[in-house]
Amino acid sequence: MSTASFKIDINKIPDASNIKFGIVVSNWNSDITNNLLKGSLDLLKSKNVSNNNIKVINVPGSFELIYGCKKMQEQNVDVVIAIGSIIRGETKHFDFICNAISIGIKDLNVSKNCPIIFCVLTDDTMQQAIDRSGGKYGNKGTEAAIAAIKMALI
Ligand code: DLZ
Repeated sequence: MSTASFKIDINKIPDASNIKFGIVVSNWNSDITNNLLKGSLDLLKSKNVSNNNIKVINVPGSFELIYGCKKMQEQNVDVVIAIGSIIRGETKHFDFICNAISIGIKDLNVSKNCPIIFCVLTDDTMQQAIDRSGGKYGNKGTEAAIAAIKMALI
């Protein structure tokens, strides 16, 4: 199975020292979400973003990312990154949570003047999540930080 991606030339990503970032991190599957957070923070630091320009809050689970992002949009930031990891279980819970988050975050992007980057892994297995949070398919947190810089500069 392939994993679609895009080639990143980090040198072509602009300096981000004047951008204020908000990051909302779900505590569910925290090994994964902490690695995604690290990927985002490392990229932002490499683009000269100081700690003063990065606000991080945690929420209990991915479902709570919607409210957390709404509050973060009100915190004088230029862009928000939503970080979560949802692993499919035996019930339909996965589908409800995934649908709610994608629609909830889309709605916030439409209704408020502060973009939110969707860094929520929706995997069938823990291994797939590991592979995408610093494993063999890279770190989606890094890609999210790049998207955040690009969106903040629009
Ligand atoms: C309840 C639940 C389950 C079963 N699985 C996940 C998951 O894989 N990833 C995740 O981020 N959150 C999960 N949650 C928690 C929900 O997102 C939410 O926190 C609770 O339903 C409380 O609203």
